[in-house]
Amino acid sequence: MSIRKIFSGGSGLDADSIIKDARKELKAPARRLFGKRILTLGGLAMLSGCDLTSDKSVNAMLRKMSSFNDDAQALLFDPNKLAPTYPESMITRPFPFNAFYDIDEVPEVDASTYRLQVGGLARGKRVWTLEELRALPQESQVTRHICIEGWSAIGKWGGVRFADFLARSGADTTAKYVAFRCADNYFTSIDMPTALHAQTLLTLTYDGQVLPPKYGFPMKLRMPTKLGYKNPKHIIAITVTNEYPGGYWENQGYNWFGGS
Ligand SMILES: Nc1nc2c(c(=O)[nH]1)N[C@H]1C(S)=C(S)[C@@H](COP(=O)(O)O)O[C@H]1N2
Ligand SMILES: [Mo]
Repeated sequence: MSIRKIFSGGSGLDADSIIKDARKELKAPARRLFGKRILTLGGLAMLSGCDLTSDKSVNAMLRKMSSFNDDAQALLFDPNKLAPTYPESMITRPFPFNAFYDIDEVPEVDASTYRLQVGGLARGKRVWTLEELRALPQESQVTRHICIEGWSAIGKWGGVRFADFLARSGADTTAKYVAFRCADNYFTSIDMPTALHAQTLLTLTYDGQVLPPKYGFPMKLRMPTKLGYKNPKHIIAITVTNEYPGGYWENQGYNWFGGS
């Protein structure tokens, strides 16, 4: 997205395109919440102490807006509201692959030696094998995955309700964040209300088959309430924490809450 272009800098400053991006970044619900008046370049600049004369100053302003947007999205998130589900006939075939690398670099995770580590604020079971995860109660969903790069697709994922998994891991569900580390060094993190949402699944299957490597073997955390980049594939470690963990794209300017 274009915010990334601004962050990578180089092209000089163009106030019009910056404010256009800023408007896009501040999603509709937040706009409704706070009114349209603050959405002037001068107003935003004043709020953030940005003098609009340097990349550094503009970047700082956009970062502040993004964290303001996180707070607004967190406030507006309804933990009981379900994302739309679809009939199986609407599944997108073939379902797209996406990662920060090409498909021929998808990591190969060995099922027999695989262990899922649970760390941080958790007092229960801290190491899971794939067999143990497969033995837990499973459910499935047909939902829409929305990627910030401008595509969306409907898919069917099956797995363990994440709230159930967290309970069995003795996680402190009063903590703020759940962080994920992946076999390809990707990382991301989510807010606890989303972690506990009924449609947040630790998925082990795609379209009724063992999750293939390209879609995240051995598991992908699937959240129809969040954008694609918040849905980690190939998870190897989960940490429950009160310290802001960030994420691979989030640290490069993508909005942290990432609601869809
Ligand atoms: N481990 C890992 N998870 C990831 C990514 C990644 O690069 N590595 N990319 C994210 C992005 S941006 C998207 S859109 C989805 C793509 O998932 P898919 O390949 O199953 O369509 O995975 C997300 N999770
Ligand atoms: Mo994405």
